[in-house]
Amino acid sequence: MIRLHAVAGSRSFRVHWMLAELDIEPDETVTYRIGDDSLATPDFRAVNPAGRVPALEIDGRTLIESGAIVEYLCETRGEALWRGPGTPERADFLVWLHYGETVACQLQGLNLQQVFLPDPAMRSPTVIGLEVRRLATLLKPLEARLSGQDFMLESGFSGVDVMYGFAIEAAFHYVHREKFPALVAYAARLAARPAYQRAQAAQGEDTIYQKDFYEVPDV
Ligand SMILES: N[C@@H](CCC(=O)N[C@@H](CS)C(=O)NCC(=O)O)C(=O)O
Repeated sequence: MIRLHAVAGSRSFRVHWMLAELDIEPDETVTYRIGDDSLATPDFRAVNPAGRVPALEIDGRTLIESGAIVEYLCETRGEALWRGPGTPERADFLVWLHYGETVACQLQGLNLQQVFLPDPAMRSPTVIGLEVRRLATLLKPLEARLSGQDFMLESGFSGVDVMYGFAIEAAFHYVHREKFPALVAYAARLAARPAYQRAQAAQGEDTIYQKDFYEVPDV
């Protein structure tokens, strides 16, 4: 039995997509929203006491942490998407897979300020400006890497890329995409994959972003 706990438009997309790349359809997907109390119910806290998604029930246990889930699925079911111990790209696989989560954490701070604070007067333009610059700094090494190759690893598509599909699209809500042409092309390459499209259909409509672009508010 495979059950996915997910919020549309969040890091959960990584697991939707990874499963789709492996041609695995979960037996059940339970959906939640950030901002209502659905992640705080006793039922969900029994799944993940931290109240975060994604969580994946699989192989008789519950996995949390999207990066760990991607790695676990590569290791147990997706050899072609994995670069295991002893393989030449092992270090790059680990570094860039986990870097994806650094990008996601940077986005999370901006989401809190720009999307989830209930009253715009609670926002800090100073913090938002700083966080947008810090996000752009994180994207620069990705832009450089993807200027010379199609996917995050030289050998081709892998679990590492699964960490970035949601993160790159989300980043473009805060940084101008024109400044990152290689990332725009990369995002299009990812989105063209049939499994990515199946995952998008499976996750349903994004429940996080209401606008295409969030400007830094005036101080
Ligand atoms: N490092 C964790 C982060 C999990 C996480 O923070 N998920 C967000 C959605 S992207 C969440 O559940 N937020 C709910 C909240 O902050 O209350 C992972 O990669 O799974």
